[in-house]
Amino acid sequence: MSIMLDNDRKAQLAHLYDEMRPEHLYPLWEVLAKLVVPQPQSPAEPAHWSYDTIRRHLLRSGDLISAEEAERRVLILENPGLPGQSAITPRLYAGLQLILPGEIAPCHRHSQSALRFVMEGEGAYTAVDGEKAFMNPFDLILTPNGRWHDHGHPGKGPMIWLDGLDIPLVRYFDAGFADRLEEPTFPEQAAPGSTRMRFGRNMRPVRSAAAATDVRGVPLFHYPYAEWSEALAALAGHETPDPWFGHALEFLNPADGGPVMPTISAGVRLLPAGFETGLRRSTEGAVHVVVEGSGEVEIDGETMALEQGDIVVAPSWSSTRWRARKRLGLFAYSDRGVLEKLNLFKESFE
Ligand code: GTQ
Repeated sequence: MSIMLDNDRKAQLAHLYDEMRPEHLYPLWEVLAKLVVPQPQSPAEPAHWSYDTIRRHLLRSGDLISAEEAERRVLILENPGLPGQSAITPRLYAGLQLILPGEIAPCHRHSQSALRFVMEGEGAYTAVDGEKAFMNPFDLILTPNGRWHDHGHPGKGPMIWLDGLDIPLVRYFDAGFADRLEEPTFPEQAAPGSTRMRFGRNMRPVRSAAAATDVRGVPLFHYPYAEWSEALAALAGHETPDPWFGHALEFLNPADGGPVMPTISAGVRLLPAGFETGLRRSTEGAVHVVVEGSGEVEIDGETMALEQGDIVVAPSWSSTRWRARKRLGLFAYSDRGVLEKLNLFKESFE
């Protein structure tokens, strides 16, 4: 409290607080400045993880525990400012998942929504309600909330992907439900790629049974690298780069033109070699993955070197600038769509 009070009134107020506390009553005037801040003061910190370091620990965990024993064999990327919360921002979760040849990650469903961004390997699949999506490096795969999903790996070599979930947001809303299927895998319902044929071509089915399936507004769940990288390269060949984003595209939900899922937005960017962006802040908390190239990112004045596979978190209202040494390709996911729905999205450019 910044107003000046004489000692007598201070003592009487302190006495009042003591009497009120057992009744669970508290004076707003002692905490108002902390509750209603002039600009966001995220408890999350900017942070960087080197892919080599994560990979080494993840492969070691693969020697010690199977995917089935772990249910999901994942190393959580925990924000240093949010210890013990399994959160990379106050609203988002990030983890790196490993699946080895012959393993399965058993089928379950939950009210959290997830995206998978493939870091390395091939031959593994994610099945959503019994339809497999075979995963290749830098593919984006969704397991929207409420949908049964399991993972398997009939191929060769380790398969590693980034899990991006809205776990902290769902926890905040006290809206978490989860259950496991009795069987380890969901019975096959559709040929791999069949949803992509119906919804992944800027079209949607008309008056067929396919249009009526219960997908809770999020039909498409596979955005292959082969397609998005082609779109981004074409864009880069035809436009001058935006001063803050370079060449950038957002992944869309074909059913409504909005973000890929109600709680998670995702997109990709390409910065030409030697390109440096302006400084940008926004209320979205974003997790970035280096898909190709090298360079550095400056977040709130701290500079972090970037190599392929590295992961960086930029919390709400942090001031971010990118520099590409070699042509820099980035994937990012954030809570932007949620903030926009709540009229809380704001950004500023310098
Ligand atoms: O694959 O369902 O990294 O439920 C964390 C929680 C992955 C998953 C995670 C999960 C999952």
